[in-house]
Formats: sequence, structure tokens, C-alpha cells
Amino acid sequence: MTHSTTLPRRHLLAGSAAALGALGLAGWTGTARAQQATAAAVKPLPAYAGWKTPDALIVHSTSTLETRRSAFGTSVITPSNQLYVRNNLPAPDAAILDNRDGWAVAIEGVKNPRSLTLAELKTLGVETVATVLQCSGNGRGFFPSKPSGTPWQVGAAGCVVWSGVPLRNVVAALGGLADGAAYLTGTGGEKLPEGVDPLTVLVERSVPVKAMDDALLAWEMNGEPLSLAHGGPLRLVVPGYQGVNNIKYVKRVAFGSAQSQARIMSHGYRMSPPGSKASPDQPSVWEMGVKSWINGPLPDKGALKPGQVQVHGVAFGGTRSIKGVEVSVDGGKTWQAAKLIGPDLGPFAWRQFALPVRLEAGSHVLASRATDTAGNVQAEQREENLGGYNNASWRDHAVTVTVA
Ligand SMILES: Nc1nc2c(c(=O)[nH]1)N[C@H]1C(S)=C(S)[C@@H](COP(=O)(O)O)O[C@H]1N2
Ligand SMILES: [Mo]
Repeated sequence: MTHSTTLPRRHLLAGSAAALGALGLAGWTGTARAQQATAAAVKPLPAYAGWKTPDALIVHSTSTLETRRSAFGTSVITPSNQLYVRNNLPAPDAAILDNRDGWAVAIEGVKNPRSLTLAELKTLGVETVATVLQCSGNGRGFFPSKPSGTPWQVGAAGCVVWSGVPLRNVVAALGGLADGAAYLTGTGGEKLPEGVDPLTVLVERSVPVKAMDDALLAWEMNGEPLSLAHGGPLRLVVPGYQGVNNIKYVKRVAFGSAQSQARIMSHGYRMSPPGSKASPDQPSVWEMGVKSWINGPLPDKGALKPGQVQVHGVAFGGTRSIKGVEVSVDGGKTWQAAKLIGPDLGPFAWRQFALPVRLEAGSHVLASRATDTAGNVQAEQREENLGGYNNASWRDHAVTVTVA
């Protein structure tokens, strides 16, 4: 994507459509057709994310923006203006950011349940954690079964830094957990559409209560007040857990013996076997598995010149650190240990890896395979499932480059 970003996309679209209309169908050249196809494929950024960098993003829809693989770079942290966005409901009105400190979150299932404002939360402690934020559907685009949902490739993920209060501090300030807490449930603060059963649309997710130890109520991301697109004024961050469990605009945090009855919990985001129906007894998408992928070199700039290249990418282990990454330049027949580069930002962040290799003329299948500190090795194959979740297959994430 090489468009200048100074003109709104709308104008480009209108301009090319008018130009083609004036030419008439018979007048189309191959080039005009190609240009029109490109223009039509470029959707404008939605208003709530209008501050993002269009060239770094694939706009699947107004509620699904993906970071381009080629935009990841080699600097560990994903800039906010390049980070993916996923909203299950329309984003709330930006007016919810007018009085950030007045935002209230109800804390339930503790000895002294009550509502706390963001101003009050800020008095209870502050910590900073770097995490991989990844949609559980990242890699869905590689499923040959074409599950319904956004066909994300690698870019429904990023590594970002959060600041906020540890949830355990909040719980301690309210007298500790009430008896029987098995799950931690976060509720999103979106306005729900009228005329439908709230449970069918509410964004509310439960995770095992042990996740509380690492969880934050965060008001800052990458050194800035949390944007509306990423859940401002306040977000529940559950390090190491798939994106959907990181509740934006969080208005309620509840501890209890049961999981949420919301559809997004009971039937959505379950590892439903192919041919089955989603049901609450199937595993939910919680902790992320060990995964890596290559961000360069990529085939999109055409053939590479023969010689040395730095194969580089990112690797993460959900709740565990990465022990090592291997790289293959022959589609997985042989592997070499890559070097972990850049700062280690803790177990929930991704590590960058790099391996210098010489590539001669021909076609090369580049793959990466990560191992976490518990010895779990990234799988070769995806686990087939209805929703196209949890794809960590190294084979699916391989890239083929041509050297000429
Ligand atoms: N309140 C709320 N929280 C939410 C969602 C949502 O729609 N509403 N989407 C979830 C999903 S599916 C993902 S992948 C992440 C996306 O986070 P991001 O948009 O900040 O990248 O937020 C999660 N938290
Ligand atoms: Mo997601």
C-alpha cells in the first residue's frame, strides 16, 4: 500500500470511480482495472481510530483493523497507531473520555463490594507490564476450512505496555475475596443495542481466578492515556490470556463461583471441534500458547538479491517466557537456533529473534518455531476448530521468498 495519506480515502475512491465512469467500461485498460481493484480494497479508517496510521493497517471492517505483517518492524513495542483493533460492539461514544477520573467500576465478590472511580483506583497502587495483546482469531486466515469471522493473518496482535493498578491491590483494599471465588469476570461498558436479549450481545468474559495475580486495571498504554479504541478510560488487562479476556471500558469486575452467562462466554470463543456445535463444556480461549512468526524478509517487495539476510520475527509463550526460537529456511526440514535480540520485557511480552542466513537464487520457505521455558514447543499443525481460534501452527505461519 503506497497511497499518500493526506487525502481522505473517500476522495480517492470517488475520484477513481468517476474517472472510470468517464472512461466507460470498454475504455478500461488493465492498469485502470488494477488501480480500481486497489482503491476498492482500501477502506477508510473508522472515526474512533482515525488517528491510526492507515498504511500500517488492513481495514477489514469498521470494527476490525489488522497490523500489516510488513509494518511490525524490529523494536519490540507495537506503536499504538499501528496496533490492531477488534470491537464486538460499536465503540462507545468518545464522551466517556471527557472525565476519565470519574469513570466508575463496580467490584463484586469481595468482602466489601463497592464501586471505585478511576481517581480512587489511582491511589491503590501502580504497576507497569508489557504484554502481547492478541485476538484468539489471529491466524484464522490460514485455516483451509475458512471459519466465519475475520480472516486475520498475523496482525491481530501487538506487544504493548500497560500502566494501572494491580487487581489484587484493589481486592485487598476491599477486604479480600469473598468465599467461593473460582472465576474473575469483567464486563464491558458499551451501550447495548435495544430490543435484543442483553446476554446475546454483552461483552463479558470470565477467566480462572488465578489470573488475578497478574491482572491490572489499566488506564495507560504505551505511555499515553488509554485511547477509546483500546478501551479507555479503563481496561481489564489479563496478561498471557487471549485478547477477548482483556475487557475494554470495564465497568464491573466480579468474583464468583460461576462463569458469565453472556453468549460470548458460554458459546463464543470455545474450542469447538469441527462439525460440532459450540457449547459451554468445550475449552474457552484463555491462556495463549507458544507461538512465533517471521516478520522479515517477506515476499511482498518482490524477489530478494542473493546474499545475506536477517531473518527476524517475534515469539511469545502466553504466561511463560520464551526459551528459544529455531528458524528453518527449507520449510522445516532443518532448523538453526536464532538469537533472541532486544530487551526482555518479561514473561508476557514477546521476544524478538533474528538469524543471519545466506540465501542463494531460488525459492525458500522460511519458518520459525518457538519453545517456552516449560519446554513446550510450538506445534507444526493448527488445532482444527469451528471458530478458527488459537492458530499457533509454525507451518501455517511460514513465508515463501524468492531470490533472483
Ligand atoms: N468491552 C470490550 N472489550 C473487548 C472487546 C469488545 O468488543 N468490547 N473485544 C475483545 C477482543 S475479541 C479483542 S481481540 C480485544 C482487542 O483489543 P484491541 O481492540 O485493543 O486491540 O479486546 C477485547 N475486549
Ligand atoms: Mo478477539
